[in-house]
Amino acid sequence: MEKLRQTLKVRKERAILVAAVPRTGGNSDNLAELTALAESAGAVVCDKFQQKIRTINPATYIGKGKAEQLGERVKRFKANVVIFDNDLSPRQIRELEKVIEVKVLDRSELILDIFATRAKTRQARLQVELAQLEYTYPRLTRMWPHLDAVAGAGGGTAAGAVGGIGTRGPGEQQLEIDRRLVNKRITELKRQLAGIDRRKIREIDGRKGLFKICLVGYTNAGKSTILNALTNSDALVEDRLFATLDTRTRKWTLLGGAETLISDTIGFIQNLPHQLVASFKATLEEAVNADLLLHIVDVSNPRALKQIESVKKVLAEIGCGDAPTLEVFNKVDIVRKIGELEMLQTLFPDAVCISAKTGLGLELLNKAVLARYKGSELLLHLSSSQSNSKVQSFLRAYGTIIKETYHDGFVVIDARLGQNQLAGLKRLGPESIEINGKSKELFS
Ligand SMILES: Nc1nc2c(ncn2[C@@H]2O[C@H](COP(=O)(O)OP(=O)(O)OP(=O)(O)O)[C@@H](O)[C@H]2O)c(=O)[nH]1
Ligand SMILES: [Mg+2]
Repeated sequence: MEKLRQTLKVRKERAILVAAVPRTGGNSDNLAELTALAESAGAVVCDKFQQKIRTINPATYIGKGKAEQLGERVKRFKANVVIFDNDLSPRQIRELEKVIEVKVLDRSELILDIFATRAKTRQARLQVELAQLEYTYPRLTRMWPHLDAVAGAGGGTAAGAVGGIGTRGPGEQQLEIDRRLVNKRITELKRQLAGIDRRKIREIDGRKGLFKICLVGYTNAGKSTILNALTNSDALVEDRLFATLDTRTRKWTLLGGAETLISDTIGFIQNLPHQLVASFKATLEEAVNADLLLHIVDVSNPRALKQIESVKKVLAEIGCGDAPTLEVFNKVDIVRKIGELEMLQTLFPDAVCISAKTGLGLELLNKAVLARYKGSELLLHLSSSQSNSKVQSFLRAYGTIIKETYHDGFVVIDARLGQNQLAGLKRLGPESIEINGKSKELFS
């Protein structure tokens, strides 16, 4: 299965985009995002429009008459796919395809399709395949016989492995395999992913002691660009949605020399299909386990505030809604409406403004992270066995030694250390420790 998918090429399909909005719901500007998604999937957008609807038609979502008009537009623009911003039921897809006579996709299928083309690592491929099977499969049994007639030879076979949008991935094999096989495959994928999960948890456990930072944020906010700028690496940066699907971790040395691990991971999007959130949990494990989340916001985007809200929602879903977070306002070099930036700054007064592209503010970001890393500074007076050199090395690496004197096989040290490093120091077993000249703790 995996082999076949790798050989598929992105076909430039001509797409018409439709965002249906309830008449009372005001204007939605989701078309801009849907356009970016469609283009990221390799489509050529030849027409797009917003359709006000009074009620959702159970058969065709938009009204039957509107669907017929859409069919005419498809012919006029010679489109071969219609993509809805809304999530459609299997029945709605089937009915719409009857009227429109080309393939119809909904937003979630489009996102899953982008993921299918981007998945590089084994884990990402398995996760995408699982999400596709779980989301698409219930729709396939009724959808494919009809689609097959519409798409003609378009249904991918190993020989003509040219899948259009939405037909990449396991959808193609669906034509040949029965329900029993799909369920078996789902079980097998879950088993393999669980194995990777366990390895991942071990990997993360192995990094205990190091301060872990995770870049999170809306897709295209600039997370990979920031990782590259901070750590001199070469993560893929692209002006498309979901450029990054897997996690990358790099060492990042803060000012003063403290070493941290910083991870770049998959971007979020509003209304992320929950099957995807579920199966990407392992990838997002980095975020769940981080000591600090850097929430990257593209403040040049007019929907920045909405995007912040969507990210927070997903963070809550994966169980790190309360994690320590620092907002980072990126792309300040191309902000046009200063008023909007100022409004965001009043909502997030601690946010650090940067431009990953020009390097502006990166030092400030480093300092802000360092402050979080250290926590408030403590004054320590401690003694430790001279044979335990780890205590001194730790203080040299993470704090500032003010004075050290030796007697009777012991070293007595005055030092400054961030609150957050105290636990690490205690683990190394100094003989006694006095904090800020007040509380005294003794260790046997
Ligand atoms: N002008 C400007 N562009 C930026 C800045 N940071 C990133 N970009 C551009 O924004 C686009 C997206 O950047 P990425 O780093 O790929 O974004 P990402 O958050 O990793 O995106 P995904 O991996 O898709 O979630 C690229 O075209 C970058 O060159 C910035 O500070 N200023
Ligand atoms: Mg990225």
